[in-house]
Amino acid sequence: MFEQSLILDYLFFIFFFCEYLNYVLLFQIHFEIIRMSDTILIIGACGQIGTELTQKLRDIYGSEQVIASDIREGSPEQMSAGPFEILDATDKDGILQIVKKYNVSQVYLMAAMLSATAEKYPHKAWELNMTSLLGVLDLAKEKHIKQVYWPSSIASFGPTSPKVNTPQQTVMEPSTVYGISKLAGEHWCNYYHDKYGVDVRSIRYPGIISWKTKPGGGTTDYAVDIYFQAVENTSYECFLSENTRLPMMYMQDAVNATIQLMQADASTIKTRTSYNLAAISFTPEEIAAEIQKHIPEFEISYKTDFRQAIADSWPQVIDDSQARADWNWNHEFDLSLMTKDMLENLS
Ligand code: AKB
Repeated sequence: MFEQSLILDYLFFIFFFCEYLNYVLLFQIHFEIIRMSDTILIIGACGQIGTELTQKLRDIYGSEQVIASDIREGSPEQMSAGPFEILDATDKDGILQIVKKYNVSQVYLMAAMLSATAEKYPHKAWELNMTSLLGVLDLAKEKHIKQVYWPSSIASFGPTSPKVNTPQQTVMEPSTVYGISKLAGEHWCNYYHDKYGVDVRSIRYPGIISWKTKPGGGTTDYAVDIYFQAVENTSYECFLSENTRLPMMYMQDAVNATIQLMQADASTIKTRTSYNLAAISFTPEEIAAEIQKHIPEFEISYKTDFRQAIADSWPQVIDDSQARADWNWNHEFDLSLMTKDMLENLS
């Protein structure tokens, strides 16, 4: 009798446990279906980050669900890998037409003029960086789209910000046109979230290093060029001084962080200006030494230009503990792993 009741208890336990597992599974499937039914528009899809972000999003959501767009045509591979549209990021009506055509629910606005070029064309930089953002934020406010991603940068800090372990919230007085546009943009994002409930998310990118597409017009570009030159010429003339330390990150980490932030539950996003994000910080001398471990004959020389002043105004090491706490951000690549991967892919 006692044994029989034990067996019955056991069977009940198994039954309820299976029911519980079923619910968990159904909930997860339901959540995945909602997430995967998103259609995504990437504006600036042919740029350094846009190119790899588009590829990764297509792997996750399917090629037809991810619309690539840029002001110019991309490479033949980019153009044929899924839907592609020519689009000016500052043309709000043009964006709306594409949003309606494909029933877009999320926009990643990656088009921007970077720090070095922006110093040469201040008004054009402001026009591109601000008009494009306000247009997309308005489309979200008008309920044409549900979610927006917009990149900020370490450039939103300035010479008066703490240089080491720069906190999420601190003095921010950028001294570059690009930095001014990024700081203003961050506050527009926060304003549209607070005032109109727009679900806009943002990261302050450090310098991003990649081998598929080169960056253009940035101050951290040296950390990409150095690898290309090391493989092609075994020498590199650096436009920053040997001990200029800047925050950097490998592309794979940057793309993963971006998608992770966009997929995070809205209740976990506590910062609606922009999240500090960090991985590695190094100087030209340190990256050169790492390259020399693979290419011993590699030589670096230094001839600084106007970009030195920009780099000197930026943080050296960023504190990103808030991103790590809020949405579990974690980087994978350090300087040695990144150097190995860069050189393998470029050789
Ligand atoms: C630049 O150098 O301008 C960019 C950045 C740090 O935002 N890579």
